Amino acid sequence: MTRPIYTIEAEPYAFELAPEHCALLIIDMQRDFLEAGGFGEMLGNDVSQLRQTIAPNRRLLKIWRGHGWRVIHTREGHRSDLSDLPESKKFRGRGNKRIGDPGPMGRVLVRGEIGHDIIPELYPMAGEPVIDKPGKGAFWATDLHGVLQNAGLRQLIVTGVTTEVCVNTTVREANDRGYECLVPSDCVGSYFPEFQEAGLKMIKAQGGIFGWVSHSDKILAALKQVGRAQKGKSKSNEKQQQS
Ligand code: TIU
Repeated sequence: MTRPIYTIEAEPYAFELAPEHCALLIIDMQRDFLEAGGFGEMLGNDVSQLRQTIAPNRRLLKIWRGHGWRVIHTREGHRSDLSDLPESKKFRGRGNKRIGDPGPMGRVLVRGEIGHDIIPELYPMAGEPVIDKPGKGAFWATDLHGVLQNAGLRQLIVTGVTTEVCVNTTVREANDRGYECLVPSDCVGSYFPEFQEAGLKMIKAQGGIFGWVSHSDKILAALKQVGRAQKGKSKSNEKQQQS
């Protein structure tokens, strides 16, 4: 039996989803970016901007998990001894608070601390890989490429935060490694509306130079349509067998 290919309305043109070869890759939905007192706020950002991505991510994640398809999470952060933190990153921004300093959710952007962990609303389930990354891109200094290759994956639905930083960097890295990336616009967020818009435009411009942009409504609509078509088919098969 050939597995269904779901055609998802997207820009610059339809994305042909082969779910057995596709992972939902959720980037850095961590307390440090989405809750007060973490790294995002330390950089001077209003974290409430990102929280509107939680509900659409939850809905997509629930349906994706319901199908039994692969989910991979990432977290940006550093070893507790900060040996993987370049000085350039540590001192960037010239703020008086830095990565590794204590905050209301533990040491900022340090692995094992409360703020570094994924928000409870999107918490990984047992068996879902969590990729800890020291940089903005999820491929740099991680084993993500190996994890994807071992599972025979070649497509990614990339969601999470922030659109122009870790999502964009990861999509670019993935594209150069031969993966097809679809980004649902409502499932990615930026602290800056203008960067949200530009970040998405950059992905889909020039014939989809880095990938495709769509919306979670469109992904879910495509999944439902195939579901209906398949149910219709099995009903007509039943009728044929009865007659
Ligand atoms: N500052 C900002 O927009 N983002 C980051 O520092 N990391 C991620 O995007 N995850």
